[in-house]
Amino acid sequence: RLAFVDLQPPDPILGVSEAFKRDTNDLKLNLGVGAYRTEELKPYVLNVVKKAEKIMLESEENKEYLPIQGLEAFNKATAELLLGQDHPAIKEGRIATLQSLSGTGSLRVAADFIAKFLPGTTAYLSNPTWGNHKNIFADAGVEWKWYRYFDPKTVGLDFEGLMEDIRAAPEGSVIVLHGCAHNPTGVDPTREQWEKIADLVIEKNHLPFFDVAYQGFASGSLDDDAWAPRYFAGRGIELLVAQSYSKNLGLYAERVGAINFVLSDAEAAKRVMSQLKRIARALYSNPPVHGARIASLVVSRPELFQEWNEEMEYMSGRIKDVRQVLHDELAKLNGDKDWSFILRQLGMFSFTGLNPAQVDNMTNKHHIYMTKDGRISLAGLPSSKAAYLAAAIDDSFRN
Ligand code: PLP
Ligand code: TYF
Repeated sequence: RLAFVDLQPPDPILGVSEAFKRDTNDLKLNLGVGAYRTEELKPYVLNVVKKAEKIMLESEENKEYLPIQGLEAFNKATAELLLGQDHPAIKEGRIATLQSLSGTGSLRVAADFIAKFLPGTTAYLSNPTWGNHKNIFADAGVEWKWYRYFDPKTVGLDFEGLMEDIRAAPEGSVIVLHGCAHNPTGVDPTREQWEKIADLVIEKNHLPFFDVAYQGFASGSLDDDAWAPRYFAGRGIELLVAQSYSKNLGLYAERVGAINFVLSDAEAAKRVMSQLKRIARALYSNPPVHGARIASLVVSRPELFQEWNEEMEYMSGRIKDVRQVLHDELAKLNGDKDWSFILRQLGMFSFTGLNPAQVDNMTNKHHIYMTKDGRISLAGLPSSKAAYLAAAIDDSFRN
């Protein structure tokens, strides 16, 4: 009966981890998936997460279903982490926040909402973007198109191309923006550029949709990394924000996140909330509780929040250190090439400019696993392996 079903290729990011597991060489290095590792290449469970879990164990929490919209304390905390505690949108009840299945599930709930209530609206994605964005919008039945984003010549933002494409999009389009630490390029707009993007979004009555998966990883400060969505909200723009705690709290497998709609009045927020619940009800009924309890404790208890900020600085600082070591090793091997882009790029990744054949050389000859687009996850690189990685990159560019 199902003989006609064809084979789906592995996910371009998670497939890299599968290939890595099959490699038996001791030199192998997995720089594919964006997951933070320690210098010893161990997954990192944050101290604040362990402390929150201890508190939860002692208070003997039960495992009853959460409401469809999730844990109330989490939804309050996550909106505050995003916009800041005293933001008018929170005070005025103009924000609808639904706890969902991390970033991916939150994006999908919103994509379903767009398909249902804004039919015919196109979602514009940065070229390039996180590979799953295309799947999420397409599967929800939302047409998507590219806007220009990355300029390989400058290894920076193609700001003029971006503005032209957002201007050319039909009025009221959904514009998907990475809140900070753009995946895969590590290239973010400057604050002056964000201001111009906001002007244009207002002029065209577009609906910005921020994907915030790396809050804390761009600057090391959770507050500073929320600048762009806060700025847009401060300009009175209605907007959507998907949040993920996979990376910044290291809660990957717990699936902790939220979808926020910042709207112009509390009545609209109430109606939107009721529809988000209807969508979530049919998709998965209600979200998991364990990680939401952790995140709400960490965000709402001042001593835990303080410690989280320190751990966030520590993680992002380790990645910055590794950037510097990698840069210096590459400059030693080839002083004729400008490697400064590695230092300029933000967040977990470096977008190396290696082409697919060169990426094959990295993997087949050097046992370094990375995505075909030339992205490496520096979050998975110990500084002790930076020289090995630099030699492999140098060799592959000469190929
Ligand atoms: N958005 C971006 C840009 C990402 O890079 C990721 C994952 O790394 C996600 C969303 C969603 O991840 P998760 O579903 O684990 O929160
Ligand atoms: O970009 C990354 O590495 C992360 C990992 O369905 C990831 O987004 C990849 C695919 C996916 C969820 C997370």
